[in-house]
Amino acid sequence: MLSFIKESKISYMVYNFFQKKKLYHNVPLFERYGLKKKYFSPVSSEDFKHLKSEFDRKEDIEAVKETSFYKSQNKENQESLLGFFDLGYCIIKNYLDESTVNQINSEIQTLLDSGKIQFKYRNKLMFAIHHSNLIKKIGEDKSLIELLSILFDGKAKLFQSINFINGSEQKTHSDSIHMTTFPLGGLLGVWIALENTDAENGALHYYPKSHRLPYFMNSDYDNVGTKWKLGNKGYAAYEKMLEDKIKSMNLQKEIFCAEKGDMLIWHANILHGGEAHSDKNRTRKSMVFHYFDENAICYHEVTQRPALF
Ligand SMILES: O=C(O)CCC(=O)C(=O)O
Repeated sequence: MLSFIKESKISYMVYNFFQKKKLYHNVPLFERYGLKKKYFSPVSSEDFKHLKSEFDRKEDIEAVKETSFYKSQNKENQESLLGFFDLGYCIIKNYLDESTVNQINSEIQTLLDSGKIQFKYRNKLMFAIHHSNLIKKIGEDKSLIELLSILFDGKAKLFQSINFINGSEQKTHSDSIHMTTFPLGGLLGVWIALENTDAENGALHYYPKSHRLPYFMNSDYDNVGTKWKLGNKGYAAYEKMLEDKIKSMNLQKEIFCAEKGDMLIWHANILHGGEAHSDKNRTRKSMVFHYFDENAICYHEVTQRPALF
């Protein structure tokens, strides 16, 4: 019975029906892309199969050079920024200074102690931006938003923040399975080290250039479902499919040994995850912001739910 409810699209539709305020922004987008859908309808990559690449995103290096963000960086960070389109990520060293990072860490501790934020999905502190002006201000920094808008050729809007005290230990994935967009590529991740990280305390890992691979979706691991039912493959099947692809293509992983305050920006389709956190005597404090393109339809491919925001 429980699995029937979980797999039924109707139960999600009923839930979405009562979320009109947070979903209605999709209606003009459905119209723009010629989809006959209600604000509460399920959405998946299957709906966009006929539209394809006419909505490819521009990669405009000259526009990146014109941003105030680029102009304010040192040579090393500028070079990394210019490599974003080719590699699928860039690293901005020393983005936040020591005192700002210390303030974030103490704010997170206060929010945790007061119970305003709690661990979800095992080790994630979701949406501290809803409780901390400081963290929201960092996520909505004007020159960062201007840069991100150019990186994905859209209009960047902060969607969520996640704080970690320990390593995520999340298996390799692309964010485009969790935060999918149409047109594809309308998402960016901004990861900030809130203390030094390395292979022993669960560093972030990523596969350079993997953003050029196809976007792997439900159809790639037999999880499409039917008109009324979601696919019944567990998320582990997605992770296994990626593991096999990485092996067969011999992709090379890199580990981000970050210093406190360093930032890494990743492309919507870069494969990434968290290393094992083997040294239990240390924490791995970090923060990640996810941004959507306001001009895109945003949804969760696995459960076919439009994103609420
Ligand atoms: O912080 C990490 O270890 C990984 C985070 C991540 O994969 C994500 O937020 O998408």
